[in-house]
Amino acid sequence: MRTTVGIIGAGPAGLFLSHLLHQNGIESVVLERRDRAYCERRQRAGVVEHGVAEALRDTGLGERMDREGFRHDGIELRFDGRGHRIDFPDLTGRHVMIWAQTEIVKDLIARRLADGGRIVFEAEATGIEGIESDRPRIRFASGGAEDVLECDYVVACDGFHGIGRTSLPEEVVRTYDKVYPFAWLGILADVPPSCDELIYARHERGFALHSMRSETVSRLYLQVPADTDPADWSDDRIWSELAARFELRESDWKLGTGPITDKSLTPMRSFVTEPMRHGRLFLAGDAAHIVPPTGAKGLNLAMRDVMLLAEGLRSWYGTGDGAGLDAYSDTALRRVWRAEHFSYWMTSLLHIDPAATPFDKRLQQSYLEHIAACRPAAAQLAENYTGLPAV
Ligand code: FAS
Ligand code: PHB
Repeated sequence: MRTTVGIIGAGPAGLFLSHLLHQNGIESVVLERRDRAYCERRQRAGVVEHGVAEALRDTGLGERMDREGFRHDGIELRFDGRGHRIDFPDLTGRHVMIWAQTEIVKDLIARRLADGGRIVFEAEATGIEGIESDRPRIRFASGGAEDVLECDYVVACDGFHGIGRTSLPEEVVRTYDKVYPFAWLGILADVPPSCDELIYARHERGFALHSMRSETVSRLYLQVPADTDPADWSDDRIWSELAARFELRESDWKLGTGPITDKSLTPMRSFVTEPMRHGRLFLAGDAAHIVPPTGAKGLNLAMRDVMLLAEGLRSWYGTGDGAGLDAYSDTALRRVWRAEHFSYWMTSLLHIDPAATPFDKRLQQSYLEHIAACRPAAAQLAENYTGLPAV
């Protein structure tokens, strides 16, 4: 099998890259180890940054998002029994869209197949070879047989557990890793959201987040110990803990509850691989970096990586100008590290570290009060949350 760009992974990064390349007349093949149903139902991100929503609209993928998704002009920070709204348009002129990653993946798969794109499901990449030559290739297993995809460039969009990162020569790779002593227990519930915008709560008992997927489905998370088994958390225990953490004094606000339809644990990690390119191999998305989901950056970083890479490939194949490809890693990493810091900062501000001292906790409260009282501090959060302009 041969193509121009061999892409490993049919997550948002791999699919959006394939879509962008197609729009620029560049052929690609996506190799995905799971089946289509698995890719489309995997519960993950929910917030789309302003610039990424614009990119989806500009490339013909915004229609269902604008019809079924939610435009959000702010979030609420809730602490010490009080709520404080961060007003995005007032502080930045931007907003975000609440549009689930599952829906983005569904639309991308449907669009790629409608456009004649090649996505080989249940095809596991087992090796990447020749990345220092001009004829790299991907070995993969499909239907019980071994096969090879020859291409000009390989883009590993295969997530944190893929083979892309480990295919970079050891002597050139630098990795940066921080594992947090807690995780998120995430639930989907058949209950209308109890809020119009997301609530990020810092409570002595731990962090909680109220998000949503539709007018009848809520998405909520609560901080739990890193080694938590979701099976130890009954529905009643989850709702009771969430209600405690969202407490709001001097208000008749109540957390609505309902049947929980999905429960999953998300580990909290900050991770960066440098560089994001070696020879004919590029890394994009979670294959190169991981952020704790507190800042809602994971999905958006992945989309931004491939927007940048697609532009570099467009220039290369259009005019022979390789400057965009040569600058990809450094340019992408500037945004990655900004998002890494913001995600770390939001996580540290809102979660209760088991090792935190009373001094640490007073610092958290002081910073939250500063954000509530000081416009520039609130603007800094809003700028990062809604997505920094292209670097
Ligand atoms: P993905 O991991 O989405 O996709 C990689 C794809 O590559 C997968 O389909 C995988 O099957 C495939 N693959 C792997 N190895 C392969 C191989 N050898 N051969 C072929 N295919 C292979 N981000 C947020 O912003 N908010 C959130 O709330 C949030 N929640 C998350 C919850 C969980 C459990 C996880 C793991 C991540 C979460 N994230 C969240 C981050 C998440 O949204 C990622 O940033 C996003 O999925 C990144 O997209 P990709 O880079 O495409 O990687
Ligand atoms: C979600 O809706 O899944 C979501 C929203 C905001 C976050 C993380 C997850 O920071």
